[in-house]
Amino acid sequence: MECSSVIGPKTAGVSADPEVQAAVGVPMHFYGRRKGSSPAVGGAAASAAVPTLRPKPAILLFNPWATRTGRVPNSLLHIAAALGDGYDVELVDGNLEPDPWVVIERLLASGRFGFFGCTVMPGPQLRQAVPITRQVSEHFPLVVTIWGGYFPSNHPQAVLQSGWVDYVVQSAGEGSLPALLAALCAGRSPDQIPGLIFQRSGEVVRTGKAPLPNLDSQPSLPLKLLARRHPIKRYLPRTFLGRRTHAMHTSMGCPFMCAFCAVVPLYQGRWVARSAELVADDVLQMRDMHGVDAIEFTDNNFFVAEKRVRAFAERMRGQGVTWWGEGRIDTLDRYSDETLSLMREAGCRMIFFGAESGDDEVLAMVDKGGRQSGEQILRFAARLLSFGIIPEYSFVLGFPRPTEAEVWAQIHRDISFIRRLKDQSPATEIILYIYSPVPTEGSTLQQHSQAAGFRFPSTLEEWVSPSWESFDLHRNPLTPWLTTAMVRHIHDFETVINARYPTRTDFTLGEWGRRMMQLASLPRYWSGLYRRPLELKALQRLRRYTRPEVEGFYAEAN
Ligand code: B12
Ligand code: SF4
Repeated sequence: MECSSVIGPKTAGVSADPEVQAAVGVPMHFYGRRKGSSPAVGGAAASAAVPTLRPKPAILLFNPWATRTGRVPNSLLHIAAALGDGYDVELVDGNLEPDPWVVIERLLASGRFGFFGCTVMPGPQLRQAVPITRQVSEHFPLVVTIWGGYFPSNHPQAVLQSGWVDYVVQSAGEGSLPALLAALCAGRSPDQIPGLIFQRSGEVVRTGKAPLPNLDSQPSLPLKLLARRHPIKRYLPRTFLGRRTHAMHTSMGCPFMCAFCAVVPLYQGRWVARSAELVADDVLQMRDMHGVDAIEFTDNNFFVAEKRVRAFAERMRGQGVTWWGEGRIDTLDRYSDETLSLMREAGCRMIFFGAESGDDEVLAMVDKGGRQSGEQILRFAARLLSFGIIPEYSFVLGFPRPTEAEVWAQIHRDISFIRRLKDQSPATEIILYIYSPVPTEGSTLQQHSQAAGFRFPSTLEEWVSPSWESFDLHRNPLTPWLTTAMVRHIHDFETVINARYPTRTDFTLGEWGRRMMQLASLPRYWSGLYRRPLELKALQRLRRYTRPEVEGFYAEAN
């Protein structure tokens, strides 16, 4: 396939006439585009580029900053794998580039790229995604800008109204992106390509749900794209799991429909997985080629099928690789003792679970599948620990309730439950979040939130404001039913419990550091007086305590 993906000189402006566009090497007929003939703002792109007919459409993919240590940017690598050899792909990783715009500007100014693709999750990633895409749009107005990932999939209107994102790819992009690029290069309308959202004449066009890819036919991830700019080991940090930790994604979606979860609007209960055999092959290949000894499975729900997990564990026994993944308590509680024991033998060290709340009424409100209960949360922690696997439980505090008194009562109930759990199974890891609504349309939770006056921002400028960034991080939710005092109380309790039980995932915290923190926290933990634990905060700052709920578990660059 051919694509004239050269970004021509824009100082003169580009005619809307397709023949003229073709002559200067502009990708033809950008359906739904908003830029037309805006002049270039300056920079290297303003110098005359010689139009050439390129053999392959070229796309520059950008992973905005998300964490201090590099990790394999799977969202973009999966996309790049799907594009395959028919496309010219370059990847810039904001986690590793001190100033990604410098690199992006240089690459785009070469005139090689017709497309700019950016992955975006809510929170700090927006801090780079927003200004950089805006600059791409201003400096290189003929480059088509495409956003994908959880943020644009859940908030497409705010993204498109910015005027500088041309297309949102909703949910899995393996099918939609190659089809979009092919259509744009051929001058065809993308209306028939599922999984797209864009604007045409001020109207938002949605092309419907894209099918999920067959992960067994997915080609190997093109790690060479990473190696062009940085040694692969920089993407494989040291963590509590091992010396070189590789993040892998082996399934898409989730078969459940929890009312508060951002995965639901994207996948609507759909789930597909790569087979156990291929996953084990991928792991062993990474071990043999890059010295990987630990895997972080970032799947939304790695443990959906016991049969697949068992088959994977059988292959991993004795291979010297430890692993971590995310699952559901009710699902894993149905696993047999043999499977749990085999998992431990095969390297499973810790599993992350959304426990959410110990209160059965709240669990029912969040549609937690109807099978999880407070009693089960307690019992299962003990069961998993008996196999040598650490449960990492996340709790969500601050769900909407009809009155302020009931919100307070719920927060106190959840805190007591967490303390009970810690008394019973102290090795359980605890992660606390404050509830931030996700627009799972039609859910009771959404109705409660809206009735209480909660609204999302309608512009990207607002989304990047510090208060909404805090919202994304589940730190300060801006929800009308939570008072400042409630948010402070939750944070104060979190500081105290983190000091009383320092996370095992921070391997730099030696036994002495741990003891010191525990000792200092004892009076507050025993008395239940959590208010303003400044001394513990200072200690945590001194120890550079890493918050696993924001950046994943503590990692050190290799
Ligand atoms: C790894 C990860 C991180 C890493 C970041 C890695 C990085 N990018 O450098 C770390 C641990 C740092 C992180 C942090 C946070 N994360 Co995070 N993270 C994930 C996780 C576990 C995996 C993402 C991944 O690699 N997926 C693998 C790929 C293959 O799937 P994908 O991203 O969905 O990509 C597909 C499509 O979305 C689409 N696509 C994605 N990008 C693009 C781009 C283009 C151009 C196209 C065409 C298509 C496309 O195609 C891809 C292939 O099908 C997801 C959950 C999950 N299981 O996906 C959460 C998740 C995305 N994170 C989430 C959140 C909330 C956060 C935080 C805000 C933390 C918090 N307090 O909860 C922080 C803030 C991040 C920041 N600093 O900005 C939420 C988002 C929820 C929401 N409301 O939208 C998720 C969904 C977890 C959850 N279930 O709540 N995160
Ligand atoms: S089980 Fe987990 S990933 Fe699946 S819908 Fe519920 S919260 Fe989301």
